[in-house]
Amino acid sequence: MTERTFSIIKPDATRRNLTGKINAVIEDAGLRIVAQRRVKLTTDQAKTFYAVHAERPFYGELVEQMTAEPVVVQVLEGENAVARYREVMGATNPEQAAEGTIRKQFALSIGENSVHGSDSLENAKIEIEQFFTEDQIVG
Ligand code: DAT
Ligand code: MG
Repeated sequence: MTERTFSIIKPDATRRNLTGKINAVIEDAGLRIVAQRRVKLTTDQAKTFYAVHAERPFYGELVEQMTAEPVVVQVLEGENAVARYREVMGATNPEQAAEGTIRKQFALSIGENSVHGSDSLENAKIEIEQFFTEDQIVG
């Protein structure tokens, strides 16, 4: 089934000028970038986005990292896009990420792990709506 998922190229990656290289991995995996924008997240935006982790010990650091520098927010479209992109990203901890994945290639640590991808179709919809209107997504 053709799906849409939400992606963020995180500050650790934009800082190192890796947007193009990460987009190449995404496109080579058969996912289409159907919306994309560079944005500097506000603290409120980052807190809302990661609200599910609010009680975790790393939450403060996570919000700080996500707002430190610009990110690239994206909508990706393709066959089983949610699961496919999770595969392409690799495990949260880059030490456990499979060869060829974005996190294996580019992540610095479990916290600075270069990309975000939605973990379910339901969350993909919620996350996409936080950053894009339907007319900004061109499939
Ligand atoms: P994912 O980004 O793979 O969906 P997650 O939703 O569990 O992982 O966590 C969200 C982000 O929070 C993750 O990309 C980086 C940060 N994070 C998760 N676990 C962490 C930890 N143990 N220490 C530091 N940062 C962590
Ligand atoms: Mg997650």
